[in-house]
Amino acid sequence: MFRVPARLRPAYDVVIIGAGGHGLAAAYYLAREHGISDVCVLEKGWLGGGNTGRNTTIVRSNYLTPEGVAFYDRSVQLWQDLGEDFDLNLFYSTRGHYTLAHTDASIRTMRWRAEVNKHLGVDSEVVDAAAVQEAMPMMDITCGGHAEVLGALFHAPGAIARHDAVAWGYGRGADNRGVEIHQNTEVTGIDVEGGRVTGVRTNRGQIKTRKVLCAVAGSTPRLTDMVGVRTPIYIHPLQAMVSEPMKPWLDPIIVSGSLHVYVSQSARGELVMGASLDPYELHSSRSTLDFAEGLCAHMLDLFPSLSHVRVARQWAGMADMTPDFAPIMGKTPVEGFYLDSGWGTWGFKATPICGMTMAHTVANDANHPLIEGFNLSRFADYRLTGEKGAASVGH
Ligand code: FAD
Ligand code: PYC
Repeated sequence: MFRVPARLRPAYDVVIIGAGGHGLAAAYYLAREHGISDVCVLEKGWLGGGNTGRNTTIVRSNYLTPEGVAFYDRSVQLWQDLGEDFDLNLFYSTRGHYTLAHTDASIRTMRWRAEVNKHLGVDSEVVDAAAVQEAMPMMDITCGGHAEVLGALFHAPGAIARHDAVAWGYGRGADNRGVEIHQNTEVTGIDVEGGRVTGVRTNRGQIKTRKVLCAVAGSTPRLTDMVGVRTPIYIHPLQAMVSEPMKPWLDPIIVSGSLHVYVSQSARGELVMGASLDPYELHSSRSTLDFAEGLCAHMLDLFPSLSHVRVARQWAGMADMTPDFAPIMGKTPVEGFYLDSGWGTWGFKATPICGMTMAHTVANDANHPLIEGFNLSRFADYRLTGEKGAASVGH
């Protein structure tokens, strides 16, 4: 898919840390949109081996804040012809997305989201319990009698895609345009002189550069410590699991915040399932039996007929959480050090728009207008972008 360059060069115009979807997309758009290809992407492991290759691939734009809705909507638009751009099948599949409401309070939040979405031209509406039952006759909408479904937010554009292929597509596209991708290359230090970036140190030697984009998701605090930038990011594990493959059974994507469960069915037939964050800070991607048992119990509340289906495997990623459940993007107090972080449990869907807006930000040394609501300075100014009610499942 891409070259394996033998040596690191002593200097690049731009160094991108992290070959996840976000770092690779930024490299791709830097080269394609801004003609900047003297770029290297440094990855301590393998391409797409972080949260990009661990997520449950849900793409949607039914957020709560106007800043969030506009941003994710642009991303959903970019997703539509990404496969053609790459000449690669991303298995992008529009399914429709139901966020179930089990209480009057969640019906209110769904109405709020639907109104903000519609106002910005995004296709979302509140539907009643009968519509949910009609779409999914196999669902027990009483949830065993203890958490009856009262309705849902239905978002027709909700989709899934093949996550690894997204990283491969952006990686190949960037490589074709002259970007170097160095795997097994860990950034161990970042040089700052007089308040601006001058280079990075790696396990394979030193590199001079005046621009560093940090796109390392669950490792963000380690990298920001290297340049003395403080963020309110905290790391929690987020786990997921898949069932054995089944015949096509579930078309839409289902999320229940109250039951802490979400599920879709992949092109391979697996039920792809997850829940909320593990309730403790931990820089680790271990998975637990406790999670698998809890998730299975809640899945069976909704779909009792699945009791004979076996779990095939489970895994975890490290989610870089922010207090308002919105990302931290753009310039920082250190000149030439740019952040694409705080992507927690919700950043896969944003991969294309993050790449595009961060490429613009790095190329022009000015934040792209679409990321203004996501600046680091919002925490000092008490101007949060509260997305907790829409980020993913309940946290
Ligand atoms: P990553 O893909 O994690 O890439 C960062 C890379 O940086 C890694 O490869 C890492 O090895 C590398 N790195 C770290 N430190 C260094 C260093 N010092 N030197 C060099 N390289 C380094 N989002 C959605 O939108 N929809 C979902 O359904 C969804 N489900 C999720 C389910 C799970 C279980 C998890 C864990 C996350 C989920 N997410 C979801 C969130 C999403 O996966 C992430 O927000 C997104 O993938 C982040 O992409 P990235 O490119 O920023 O980070
Ligand atoms: O962002 O839609 C999402 C999501 C679902 C599960 C994890 N993240």
